[in-house]
Amino acid sequence: MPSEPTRTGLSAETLARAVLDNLAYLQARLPEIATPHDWYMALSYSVRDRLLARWVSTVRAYAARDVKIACYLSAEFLTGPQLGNNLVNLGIEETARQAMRSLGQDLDRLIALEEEPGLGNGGLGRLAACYMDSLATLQVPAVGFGIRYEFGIFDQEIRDGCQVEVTDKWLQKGNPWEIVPTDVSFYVNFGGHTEAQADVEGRYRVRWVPRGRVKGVPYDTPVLGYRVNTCNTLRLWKSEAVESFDFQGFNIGDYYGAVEQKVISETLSKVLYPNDEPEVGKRLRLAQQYFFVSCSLQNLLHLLDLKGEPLARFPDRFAVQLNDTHPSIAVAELMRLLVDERLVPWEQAWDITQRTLAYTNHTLLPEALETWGLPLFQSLLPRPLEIIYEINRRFLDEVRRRYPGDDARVARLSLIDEAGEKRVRMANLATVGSHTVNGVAALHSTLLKQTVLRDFAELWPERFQNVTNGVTPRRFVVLSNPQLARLLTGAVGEGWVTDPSRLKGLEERAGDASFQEQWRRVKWQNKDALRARIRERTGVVVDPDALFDIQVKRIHEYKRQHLNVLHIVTLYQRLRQSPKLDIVPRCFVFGGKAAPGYYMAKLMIRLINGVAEAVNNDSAMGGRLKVVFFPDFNVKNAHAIYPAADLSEQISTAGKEASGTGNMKFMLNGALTIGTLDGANVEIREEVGAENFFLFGLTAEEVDRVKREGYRPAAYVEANAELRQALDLIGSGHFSRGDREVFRPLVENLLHSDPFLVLADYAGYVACQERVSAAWQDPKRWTRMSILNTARAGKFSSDRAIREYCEKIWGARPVRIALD
Ligand code: F58
Repeated sequence: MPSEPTRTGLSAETLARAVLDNLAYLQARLPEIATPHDWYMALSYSVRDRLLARWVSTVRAYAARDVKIACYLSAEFLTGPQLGNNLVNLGIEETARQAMRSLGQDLDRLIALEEEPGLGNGGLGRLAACYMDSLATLQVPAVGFGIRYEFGIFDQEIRDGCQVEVTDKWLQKGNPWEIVPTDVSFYVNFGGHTEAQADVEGRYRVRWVPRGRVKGVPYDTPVLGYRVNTCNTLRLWKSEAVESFDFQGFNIGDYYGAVEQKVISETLSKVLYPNDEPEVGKRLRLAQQYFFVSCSLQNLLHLLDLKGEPLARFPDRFAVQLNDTHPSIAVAELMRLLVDERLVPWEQAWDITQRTLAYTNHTLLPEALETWGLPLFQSLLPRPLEIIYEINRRFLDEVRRRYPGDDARVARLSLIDEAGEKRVRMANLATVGSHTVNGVAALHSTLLKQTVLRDFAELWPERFQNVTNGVTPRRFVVLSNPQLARLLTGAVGEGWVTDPSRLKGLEERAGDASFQEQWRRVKWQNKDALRARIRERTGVVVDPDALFDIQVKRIHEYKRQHLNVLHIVTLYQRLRQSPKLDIVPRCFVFGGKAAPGYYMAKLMIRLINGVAEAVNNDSAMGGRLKVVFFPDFNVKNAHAIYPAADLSEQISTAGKEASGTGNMKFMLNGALTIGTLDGANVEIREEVGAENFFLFGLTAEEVDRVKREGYRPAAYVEANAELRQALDLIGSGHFSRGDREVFRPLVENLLHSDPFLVLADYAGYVACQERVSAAWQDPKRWTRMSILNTARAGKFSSDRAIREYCEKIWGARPVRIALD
C-alpha cells in the first residue's frame, strides 16, 4: 500500500513520521535531546501542515468572483490555545495521542505547554474568536482582521492578596501557527496636513501630506472549521517602519530622527490596552485603530482588484462587521480610500460604504462609549477628520430637514460632541456609516434603542437589529469537557456538536436515575480536577463534594463581585455565631483581571483574597466554606473552570451587562445560574424555564426608577442587621489583618454612593442563595436541573448567532470546499 503523504496524512503512523520530520528539520533536534517544547513545536507544525492543505483550497475557492466574504474587524481576538482545538476540528485528537505515545510523549502535557495568544480583554475579544470558529464550521467565507500585539493582556499574579501585572510574552518561544505572506503589505499615513486643489479636469481633490507612514505586515493564522475543509484566515497586522523613510533620514544626516521614527512605527502593534473601558485621550490607541482598519480596507480593495471587479461591486463581495466602535474609523477611511485614492464621487462612495459596513454595539455604559478629542484627532488623522466633518455636514442637513427647528436633537445626533471640549463620537460615526446596527442580547438591543442610540432609532428604526451572542461548543465542551462530550454523544448522538438543538434529546433522560448518576460522576471528576489545580495554584484545599459556586469574568463594579462577597461574609458570620448551623458546604471560586488603573476593581480582588484568608483558616468553619481567587483567568484556565461549576454567578446590575457569554459557557456545561434579569440571562431563563433558574434583583426598569427617585443605600443597611454586620466586619479590619483603612474606600462607596445598587439587591440575593442551597440538598432535583440546563443551551451556540448575522446582516452564504 502506498504510504500517506507525510504532510497531510491523518493516520497515527504518518503523523508520528511528520512529527519526527519537523523535529529534525524545523526544530533541528534529535529525539533523544528534544525538550517538551521541541515536541510541542514539532507536533504543532505537523498539525499546521494539515490545516494548510485545506487553507490553500479555501483561499482558491474564495478567489472566485461571486463569493461574498464576511470580514470581522476587531481590535481584539482572544483565541486561546490552538493545538487542542485544531486537533478537535480536524478530528484527530485520539490519533495524535496515539502518535505521540508511540514517540514516548504525552499529548495532554504538550497541549498544556502552549502559551495562549491573549489578544483581548474579555468577552468582546473572546466573542470574535468564537465567531471565527463558527464561520469556518458553517463554511462561510470569512476573514478576521485585527492587530498582532506583541504583548497581549498581562498575566495576573496575586501577591499579598493584590493583583500584580506581569508582561505577557506569548511570542517569546515562537508561534508555530502564524504564516507571514511576504508579498503583501500596506502603508498607513499619520499626522501632517492636507492640501486641497483642483485636478486637471477641475475636480476638487485633497492630498494628505503625512508627517509619517507606517507599514502594515500581515500575520495569518488559519482557522479550521469543525470536521469541514473550510479553513478561513485570521489576519493580524504588525506595524513596521517604512524603510525608505529611514534612509531618507539617514541621508540628510538625521540618523537619530530616523531611528526614532522606526521605534514609533514599531510601537503601534506593541501592546494591547488592558482596560475594559476606553481610556481617554490615548493617542497610541487611536493610532492602533486607524492602523489596522486602514490596512484591512486597503487589503479588501486590493482583493477586489485581483478579482477584476469594479468598485461598485465592493458591497456585494465584502460584508464588513465593526466589532464595537474600535474599528469605526472604517467609515471615514473607506470614504477616503474611495474618494481620494480611487476618485469615486462622494455620493457613490457613501453608498458603497453604507452598504458594506455594519456595527455591533457591546455596551450601554455611557462612560464606555468611545469619543476622541478633536485636537488629538486632528493632529493624528487630519484627512479622516475632514471626511468626518463632511459626513456630518450632509447628515445633519438631513436631520434638519426631518426635524426642522429641533436644535437639541441635531446636537445629540451630531458626530461631534460640542459640549465642553469638542469630541468625535465614534458610536454616532459607526451608526451613520452602517446599514445595520445590532445589540448583543434581546434586552440590550431594546435598551440600546431607548437610551444611547435613541435618536438614531427614531430616525432609522429599520437599521436596528438584535443578534444574541453565542459561544462555540467545540472549544467550550468538546475540547474542555471531553467526559461530558462523550456522555452527550452517547445520549443524543454526535450531531449535537454542530446542531446543539439535539441536546433537547436529553430532556427525556433528565430524571433517569442511572443517567443522573453518570452525569454527577462527570461533574464530580471535573470538580476533582479543578480541586487539584486550585491546590497547585493557591495552596487552598477544597472538597469536590461541596457546591462549586463560581464567578469568573473581568473584575468590575457593575459585575458586582462584591455582592457575592457580601453573601460569603454573611454565611461566615452565621457560622461564627452558630457553629452547629446546618449549611450546604460551598466552595466559592473567583477569577478575573482588573484593569491596572481601576482602583476599586483592584480593591475588590484584595477583598476577595482577604475574605479567603480569614474564612479558609477559621476552624469554626469546619471546611464548610472555602473561598478561592484563581489567579490569571484566561482562556486556558477557563477550560478547567466552566466544566467544574455547579452554580454560575451572573449578578450584574440589571441593564449594565450587554449580554455576557460566560453565562452561556456555564449553562452548556450543566451549571445552574443565579442571576439578575440582565443581558442574555433573560434569554437563558426563557430557554431553561423559570423553575430552573435562580432569579433575584431589581429589573432594569426598577434600577432606573430607584435611581431617579433618589437612591439611599444607607436605608438598606438600616433595615438589615446582617448586611450591617457584614459591612462592619469588612470595615473593622477583620479581612485585612486588623488594618481598618484598607477596605474603607470600598465600604464608604457602598454606603454613600453605591452606583450599582449592591445594597439594594443584597437581601434578594441572599434569599435566592437560600433557594439554591435548598435545591442542592435534593441531588435528584439538582441533577435534573443541571441536565436541563445543558439540554436547553442550544440557542447559545455561536453557530446560531453566525447564521443570524449571515441572514439578517451580511447576506453571506456557505461555500463548500473540496480538497485539491
Ligand atoms: C463585553 N464587552 C460585554 N468589552 O461587557 C459583554 O456583556 C458581552 O457579552 C461581550 O462584550 C460580547 O458581546 C467587552 O468585553 C471590552 O472588553 C472592551 C475592550 C476595549 C475597551 C473597551 C471595552
